[in-house]
Amino acid sequence: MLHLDVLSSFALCGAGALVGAAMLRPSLTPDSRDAEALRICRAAYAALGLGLVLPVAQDLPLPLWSQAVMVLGTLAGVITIGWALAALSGMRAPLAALWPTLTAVLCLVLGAWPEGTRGMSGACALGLAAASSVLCGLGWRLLLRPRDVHERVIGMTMVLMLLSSLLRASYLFTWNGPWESHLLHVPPALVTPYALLYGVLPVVFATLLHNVIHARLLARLHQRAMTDHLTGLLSRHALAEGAAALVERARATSGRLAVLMVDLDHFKQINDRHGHTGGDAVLREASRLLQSLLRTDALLARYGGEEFVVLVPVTDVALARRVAERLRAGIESYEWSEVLPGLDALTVSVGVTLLSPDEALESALERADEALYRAKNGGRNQVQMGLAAA
Ligand code: GH3
Ligand code: MG
Ligand code: MG
Repeated sequence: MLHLDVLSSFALCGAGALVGAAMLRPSLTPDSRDAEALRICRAAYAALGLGLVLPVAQDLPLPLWSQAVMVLGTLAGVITIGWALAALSGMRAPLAALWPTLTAVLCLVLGAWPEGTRGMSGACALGLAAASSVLCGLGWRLLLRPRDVHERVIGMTMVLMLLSSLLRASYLFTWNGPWESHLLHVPPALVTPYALLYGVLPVVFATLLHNVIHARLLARLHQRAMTDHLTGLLSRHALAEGAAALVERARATSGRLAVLMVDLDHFKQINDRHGHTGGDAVLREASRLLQSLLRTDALLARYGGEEFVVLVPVTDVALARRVAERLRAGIESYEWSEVLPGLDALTVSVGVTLLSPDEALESALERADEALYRAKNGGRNQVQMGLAAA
């Protein structure tokens, strides 16, 4: 049967923590608060690692100073990792709150010193129970309202640590054997489970933290890919994803989906006269205006430079034309000189079509583009319809 002794588990735990310290890379995240939390977590892992690895380099019984280093490293490590977790879970845990807590840990260890190994055992068990209770308190959201599976596992691991710490403290109170210099006072049958738990916990935590940061990074990248940087509208990529849901809904309600291609007229001249920054301001305002002229069930995306695509659920082609006309008139009647002094007028041309059942969006977009081309050739500032196949 597997048998792990206490010192081996501390060595494992310490080595795991040092590996964790090396694994946690603050540069992984562009979020400065997350990066700070990771940096502090890394320092905590280093403290935990050194606190556990240094003492076990000696023979049993460990000298009192070595026990003190172990208790200090363990408590400082666990508390600081807890702080970092709370910060990562969105709580604005001030860095200043860490220092009084760590000073209290130091006082606890110094206060326990005259009591020798018994004192250190008590300081370690009670300190761990208190620290893991605070940790669960700070990270309760991870447990009760996790945003993903990683946060849920972190929450569950925290509870496991709390329960094991409380159990350890309760055994300590009823202990009547000799005081062990490794400070773990549990029945022999529990030594291996505790050794395993302590051995794997740091690496488990470090891996989970990594996963949480990675998941956030992915969500951020996805968000960036879905949003147009200049206007805040949906990107072309997001249009393709959002269109699928709209098509599905239109099908379910036997409605139709209108596809509108909207292009600002003579936009190049605006850039030439007012500079690129002026052009950008017009693009942003035109986007905001178009969005405000649409209902919330429509999708508006920036398709290209000064070209927008609107997908809007309609009942028939007449309604599709009315929506397009509303956008055209809204842009035409807007006070553009308030956005860009000297810009007296701005107009758009719109090509409209209906998406046929089972038709790919790309082919409807091509038809809307052809209609837009006709609107441009017809003198601009107008709506042209592209006939749907069905
Ligand atoms: P038309 O009426 O035929 O559409 O003429 P136009 O000048 O609007 O069209 P054209 O395609 O000739 O020029 C589009 C211009 O849009 C050229 C390009 O520099 C500008 N543009 C594209 N993206 C941006 C952007 O992000 N910011 C700014 N300021 N200009 C952009
Ligand atoms: Mg244009
Ligand atoms: Mg264009």
